[in-house]
Amino acid sequence: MIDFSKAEPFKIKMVEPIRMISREERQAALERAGYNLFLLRAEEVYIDLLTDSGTGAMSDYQWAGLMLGDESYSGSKNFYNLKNAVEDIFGYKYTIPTHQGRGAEQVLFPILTKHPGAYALSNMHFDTTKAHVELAGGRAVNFVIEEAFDTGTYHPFKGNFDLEKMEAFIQKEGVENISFILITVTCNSCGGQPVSMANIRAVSQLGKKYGIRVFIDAARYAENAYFIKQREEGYADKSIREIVKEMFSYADGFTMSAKKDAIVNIGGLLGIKEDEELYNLCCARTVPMEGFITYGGLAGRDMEALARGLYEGLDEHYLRYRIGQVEYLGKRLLDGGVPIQYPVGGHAVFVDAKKILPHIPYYQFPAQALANELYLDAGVRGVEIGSFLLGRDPDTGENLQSPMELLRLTIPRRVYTNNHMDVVADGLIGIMEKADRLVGLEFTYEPKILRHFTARLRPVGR
Ligand code: PLI
Repeated sequence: MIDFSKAEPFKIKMVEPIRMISREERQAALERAGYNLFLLRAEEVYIDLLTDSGTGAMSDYQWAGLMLGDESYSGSKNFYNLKNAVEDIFGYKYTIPTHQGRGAEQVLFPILTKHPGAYALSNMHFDTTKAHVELAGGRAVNFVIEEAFDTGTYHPFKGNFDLEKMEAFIQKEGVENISFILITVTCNSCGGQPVSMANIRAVSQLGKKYGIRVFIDAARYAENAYFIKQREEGYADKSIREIVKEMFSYADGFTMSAKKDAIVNIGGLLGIKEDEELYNLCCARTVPMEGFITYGGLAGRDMEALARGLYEGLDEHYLRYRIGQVEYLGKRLLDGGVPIQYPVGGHAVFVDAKKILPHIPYYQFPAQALANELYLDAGVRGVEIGSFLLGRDPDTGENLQSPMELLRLTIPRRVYTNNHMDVVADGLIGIMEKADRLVGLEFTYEPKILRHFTARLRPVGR
């Protein structure tokens, strides 16, 4: 029997050369970058797994769409193609393009935030999403299930909300202090973990019961739909399109970074199901923040690529290959004795650095130490999702301790082959043997907010 299931459903028409620089050059680059991989030049990286955001390879059909850009200031035909795609796929009446996901957040969140200090509830807010809740004067609280923090144990939907905990919080704080609920699919920060349809439905019912609006952070909605099809009873025979329709039927609107599952290099969306008043309020903020309501910070050609990418990201053959590649890397690591968030999520393998480097305390950032070593050994750039990213308690100034210290190996869409994944796996498996000799990091420069992007570090004791 020939197994076609995980083979690439595309062939490669254009290539971008990549090059491995020497270990000495990598060491010098790392020192120059202050041991912060965000500050490397991309050319100094061999395999770049920093993010899956805007790093995917567009198809020939999307590139062809770029040539059909209608760059009219208002009413571009590409906007209408995009709006039709949103209506068709999600069943939503209103579409506002934005420059990327956070553009949609900065338009929507100040409208939803009831008063300074009011809460936004999520399974887990992404870091810039939390920042936008706070910039709007609100407070972001997470309610992901406890199983999400236990990397070694299987749970099919580690992105689910702990509904009891969230309901108890709503009752304790009072509905007047809750601005909205945001369902992040997949749940990026705990490992690209999916949320089940039953959980999405129950969150929606909870929202209705208390009169709280429910939104979806839809960056990786197609990957979430694929997991529902694979893992949730009653969905095996439904199409991805049917599953997506049902998921979005439970929400009032969505914000989307289109740089992920819609496979474009730039772009975002704000979708509103039917609430005309909310749409009008959003339009009023879009014009000064993003641009006129039919372009929202995007060129006409970018909207065309996005309209086309939305459909490509939903293709089941593509999704099977996509998740299959993440599973391939996950299996190679597990077989090699590397602890990871299990099962793997949709867009990345998350390596459990706390288990590999138990001798490095959280305030010396074990996952960052692991990321740096992987760069030195294999030229691979991953990203820390742990205490380095989390920052400090604004009141006490103490370093906060993240429940997990993860190294995210984020796989761009349609970009790397499994030979590249083998380099990544071999690099990490090699580090396991010398893990006890790795040292933690300390700051030489620490910015006050979103420090992980620009901080500078040095190995402790050097
Ligand atoms: O980077 P933006 O502004 O297009 O999207 C922000 C954003 C919102 N929600 C979620 C779940 C994200 O993952 C997200 C961005 N993620 C990035 C950049 C990442 O590397 O995961």
